[in-house]
Amino acid sequence: ARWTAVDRFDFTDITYHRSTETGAVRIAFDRPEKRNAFRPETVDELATALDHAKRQTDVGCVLLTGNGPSEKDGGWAFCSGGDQSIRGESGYEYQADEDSESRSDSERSSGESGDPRDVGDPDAPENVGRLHILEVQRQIRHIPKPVVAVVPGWAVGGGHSLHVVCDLTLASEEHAKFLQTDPDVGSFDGGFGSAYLARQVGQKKAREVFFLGKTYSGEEAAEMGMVNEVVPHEDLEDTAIEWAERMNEKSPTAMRMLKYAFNLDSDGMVGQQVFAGEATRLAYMTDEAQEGRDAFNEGRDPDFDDVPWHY
Ligand code: 2NE
Repeated sequence: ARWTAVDRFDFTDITYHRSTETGAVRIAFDRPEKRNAFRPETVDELATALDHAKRQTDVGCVLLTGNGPSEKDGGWAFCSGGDQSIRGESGYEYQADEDSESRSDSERSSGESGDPRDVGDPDAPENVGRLHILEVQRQIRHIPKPVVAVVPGWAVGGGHSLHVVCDLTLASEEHAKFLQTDPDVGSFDGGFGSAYLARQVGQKKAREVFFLGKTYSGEEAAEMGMVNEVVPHEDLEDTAIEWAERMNEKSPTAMRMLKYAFNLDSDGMVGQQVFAGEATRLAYMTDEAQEGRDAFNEGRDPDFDDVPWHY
């Protein structure tokens, strides 16, 4: 009864729940037999759920996790990165394409085929490999509330990068394992997955993670500075909820400004833009900005005479 499924979406690769009591949502990879590897369909669903969570004004925290264990072998995973079995020549390909290749363009663009690229548009996109998990990384980075990676098992490759980009990481003592396999499969997250990791654990350690490809326990990852806390597996979800409750008690504006302040020095001009957007929102709430708006709408000069030049 703790979580209620958000049933407005027809997700196959993730589960999406919310808790009105704690003001948190739980988004979970749901491909445990593949160690929760993501395919383009998974990434689309993740993007949809994150966008929905962003817009919920009573939600102050997103928990990102992986369902498990695998029915096949009992293994736990947060996420093992891109699904290598559907990786094409230029990225990860929609599996629906296998069925749709034989269909004509008009069939494919009708929007009724089940192919996720079919949007009822005669210019429906071609079957090109996708790497849009990187767009999801930016969503996590810019969603105006903390995102917690709740790691019950393997965090590997692009799954490792996802935990790196989350605001906080909570790991299972018994099952969490952190591993970078990118260079084993000819891939490289040269963005947040590596450069931002280096800000968390230092250059030498970040290079070790990628160049040596060692597996780290939750404790080792915490020691390095890329995991906040390690708890017994059975306490993982309860602790995540406690964290969400704690954060939800705080001032939403302060939390949002702090998240963007922490992001700012590694987000360049985009970070400045995001932070400045929030400053603009705060300014809009003042009498001063509302006088500017009203004066324009009433066709008169604005009167800022009573506004002090704060110092
Ligand atoms: C995750 C890891 C270390 C787990 O090892 P283990 O021994 O616990 O399990 P096992 O037997 O390897 O995996 C269980 C099943 O899951 C599948 C496996 O093929 C296996 O399937 P079955 O034999 O039971 O049929 N599986 C696991 N990970 C998968 C994956 N990523 N894609 C497809 N199937 C997967 C071990 O499995 C592992 O090393 N996995 C590969 C990790 C990896 O290399 N990920 C891609 C990195 S590149 C990336 O993610 C990326 C990026 O860097 C930038 C942009 C986009 C993507």
